[in-house]
Parts: sequence; structure tokens; C-alpha cells
Amino acid sequence: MPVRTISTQPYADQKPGTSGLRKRVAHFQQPHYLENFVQAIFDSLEPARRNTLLLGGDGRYFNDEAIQTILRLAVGNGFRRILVGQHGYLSTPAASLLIRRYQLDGGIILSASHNPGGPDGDFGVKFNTHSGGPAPEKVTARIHQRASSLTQYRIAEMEPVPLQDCHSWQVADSRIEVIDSVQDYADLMQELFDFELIRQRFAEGQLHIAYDAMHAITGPYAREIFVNRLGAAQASLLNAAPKPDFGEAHPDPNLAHARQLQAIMNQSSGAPDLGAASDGDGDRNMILGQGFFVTPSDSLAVLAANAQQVPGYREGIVGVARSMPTSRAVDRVAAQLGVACYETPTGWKFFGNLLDDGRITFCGEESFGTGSAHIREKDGLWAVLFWLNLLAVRRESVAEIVMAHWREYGRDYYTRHDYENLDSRIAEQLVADLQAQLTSLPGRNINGFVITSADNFCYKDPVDGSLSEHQGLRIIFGEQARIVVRLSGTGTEGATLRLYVEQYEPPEGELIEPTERFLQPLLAVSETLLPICHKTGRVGPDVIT
Ligand code: G16
Repeated sequence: MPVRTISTQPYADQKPGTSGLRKRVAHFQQPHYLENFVQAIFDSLEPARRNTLLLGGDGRYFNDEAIQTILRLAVGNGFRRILVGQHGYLSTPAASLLIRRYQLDGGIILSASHNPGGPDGDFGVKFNTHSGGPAPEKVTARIHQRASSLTQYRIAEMEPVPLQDCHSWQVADSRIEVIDSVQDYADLMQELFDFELIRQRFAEGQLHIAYDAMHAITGPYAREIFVNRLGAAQASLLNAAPKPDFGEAHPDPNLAHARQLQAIMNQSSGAPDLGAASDGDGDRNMILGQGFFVTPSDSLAVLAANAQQVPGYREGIVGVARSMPTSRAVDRVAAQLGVACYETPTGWKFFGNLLDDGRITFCGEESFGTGSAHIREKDGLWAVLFWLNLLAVRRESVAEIVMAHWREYGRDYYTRHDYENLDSRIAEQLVADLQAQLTSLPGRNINGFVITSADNFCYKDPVDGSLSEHQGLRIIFGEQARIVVRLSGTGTEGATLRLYVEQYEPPEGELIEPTERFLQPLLAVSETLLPICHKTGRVGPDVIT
């Protein structure tokens, strides 16, 4: 079978962001664009780590075509063993699991996560290393460097590989295996959680769930786990058939986009006990109780505090980590448990070393990501099962569990305001203006909020000592409050400015105020320091989560 060497030109814009390379579909469809980036990934691998590969994606538009192209590139580059998800599907958490379970050299996951799909939507390519986690910054820097200087790629001339059934093919020196990832993933979940107990509660009619797969990748996994293994009603699943355009919706599990699920959970009577949703590639989760939203930061804290209620974590946890903009709720749990708590930059890749080094058991982010040492990615269904397991054990509602948590640890009121598709120059200037004031801020009292420190977050990885600078501006008001601002690294158009605002209320204080009302004074302080509306002409954020 012939392998051709094709001339290409370097692309300077193939710089992976927070989570892989994300661009508009049409951008990826430019001649040689995808091939260039994938060849750069292959070239950046050590020869000893260029033999076995996992490949799959979230099923979005262009997934099928990109998989066939990457298969030809992998064969052309001499990979000996290539595992591909059946139908070309792999959720991000399942991909992480399979890389680890089959001890592969790495995996390519095709997804733009929660970004919309379809011909006018977004596409993305992520590379995960042999640990099963997203490539760390030193690897993505190598990929970027290579992509910006590449002049040719190697591609095999071969027929498209049928992906409908699980089977394997020998093509030249490469073995291509089409595999079903659902069973492996469901088996792991069954090891971690008390399926027997959950199944019993479902059977007794004591527990009900509504799970929204948002027409994205988790539908088949959710059907196997909730319906086949746990006996939940078929009707518990919403939008469970993956679609290339996600049903023309935005597969982002938050209050702005999971409206159908919210309507179900806000019914005055008959709402299920747990409402949950996942994103395009299945690594995010949103947790709802009856008329009750659990912030991702609170969810992480509650799971950490309740770890021993769940079989997989009976022996307790060794430590936790959260991304810098995530609220400090989990820090309070860690302090009480006497375990370490790490603060990392935004991006799941920063948890990798802490997990590999056995320093943490749980980690999470405000961006609807929660996970544990069971794999090296955040895991949407894992978080949902954790909550289900908790509800089954404690026989309390989601709201009761969270409120009991606040009564013990206090509450970190939290909101994130996103200003999307801003003119990049204006957004960068806003951040630069605040950056310029940082050193003069400590000691300043704005409407009763006293700034104790202000910096641009810099992270020194405690395992390998690597430094990641300029990870977001932090204005800290002691234990009382924080304001954080940073530019998103996952958008594909203009700049997205994220403003994160949190304020702590101790256990004896006001714990059930509406979030935006409680945070109004601090939001006003924020507009004083960072006049987003004034400088952008916007009247408010595009999305509040
Ligand atoms: C990715 C990363 C997360 C990050 C999120 C938002 O999630 O894996 O670690 O928190 O993007 O990043 P940003 O604020 O830079 O847009 P996903 O689910 O999109 O892969």
C-alpha cells in the first residue's frame, strides 16, 4: 500500500489553547490544515511513543471525514496499532480510560467540547498522552512549533475503514481495531459506585433521574449505565441520540443552554430527584436538584466531603485540586479533612502531574468539570453517578445535601460572567489596564471591601517545577471575597472575557440568598476596577453561570 509524501505549508495559527486546537469547521476544512496539525502531533512524539494510538471523537460534523484522514496519516506514519471508537465515537473520559487500560502511546480526540457543531460550528483536535491526560504545555508547545515549520506530511493511500461494526484490519504494518468503548467505561463506573444500591432505589421508585445528553456523545454511555445496568426508565434520558449538529443546539450543560432539563427540574410537582447534563464530548456535568442548581465549585466540595460514602473512595482522599477561578469551597473541606489542596491554572492538563504523583484524589473546575484519579480527564457521567450514589445513601434531596454542607462549612456565593466575541484589542486592553494597577491595589478599600492582595496568577508545578505565568488576574479580599478575570482559551471568534466573582458567608450567616442579589455589591466593586460595560459598550454579560 503506497504512502505518499505531500507538500504542505506551515500554519502559524495551530497553537493549542486551553484544551486542544479549536477552530471553525471551515477553517479545519482548508486543504492540508488538519493533516498539518496531526503530522505535527506525530512528529513531536518520541520515537518510542509513536507506535500505538487511540482515535475517536464526539460525533460532531466533520468527525467522520477527519477520522478517515487521521487513520491514513497514522498508517502513513507507521503506527503499529490504532484503536478507533465504533462509529468514530469516543467520549473524552472514555478515551482517557482506554489509553490507560490498553497502555497506548496516546490518543487523538476530535471535539470542540461544548462549542456548537454543524457546518457553521466548531471543530477541534486534542492530543492526550500515554497517561491518558491532555498533553501538558511542554508537549503542546512542541506541537505548535512543529506545525509552524512543517513542509510535508506522510499519508497512506487506502480505502475508508468501515466503522459501523467492531472488527480489526491489517493495513500494511498497521493493525486497525474498531472497538466499543461503552462497556469498558460502564465497567469502570460499576467498580467505583454502588450500582446495587442505586438499582434498588430506582426499582423501589425512591429515586428518579433526568439525564440530558444534549444530542452529544454521552447518549450511548448513559443508556448502558442508567437504563441497562441501573434499571432507570427509558424516559429518564433526554436527547440521547448523538447528532452531528447536536440538534442545532449548544451542547453546553449550564443554566443558559440546558433549558429543557431546567424546565423539568423546576416543575412544581413531580420533578425527578436529580437532573444532570453533559457536554459535547462528555467531560462536563451540570447537577440540578428539584428547583435547585449546584454550582460546579460547590459540587466538587460536596463530593470531597462525602467521598467515603461511595465504594470507590471508602478509604478517603489524599488531596484535592481546583483551578484558580474555581471557588474556595473545596479548600474548606480539605482544611477540615487535613489533606492538601492545590490551586492550578485553568485547564485540566494542570491536574495531570498531581494525579500521576498521587497527591490528589479529586479535582475540579468552575467550568462544569469534576473528576478523580480514576482517569486523567474530567468526567461528566462519573460526577452524575457520584451524586446518584450520594442520594441513594443519604436519602436526602440534592438541596438538603448542599444546604447541610453550607451549614457546616459556610457558603461561597459564586458567579461567572462571560462577555463573548469582544474585539480582542479592547478585551486585552481592559485586562492590561487592570494589570497595570495591580501593585497599587493592596490596602484599597472599595465600598467596604478591602483588597489584601492582587496578582497575575503564576503556577509552579510542584512535581516537575515548570512555571505557567499570566494565568489570570486575582483581586483578593482576604477570606471574604475574590474577583478573578481572564481571557478564555477555548473560543474561536474574537475574545471571551470571563469575570469570576465569589464571596464567603460563614455557616451562621445568610446562606440562601439569591446569588446575583447577594453578589451585587461585589459586582459593583468589580465594575469599578474593571469597567467592562463602560469600555465595551455592552449592557451586561452574554452568559451567566
Ligand atoms: C476546557 C478545559 C477546562 C477549562 C475550560 C474553559 O474544557 O479542559 O480545563 O476550564 O476549557 O477554559 P477557558 O476558560 O479557557 O475557555 P472543555 O470542556 O471545553 O474541554
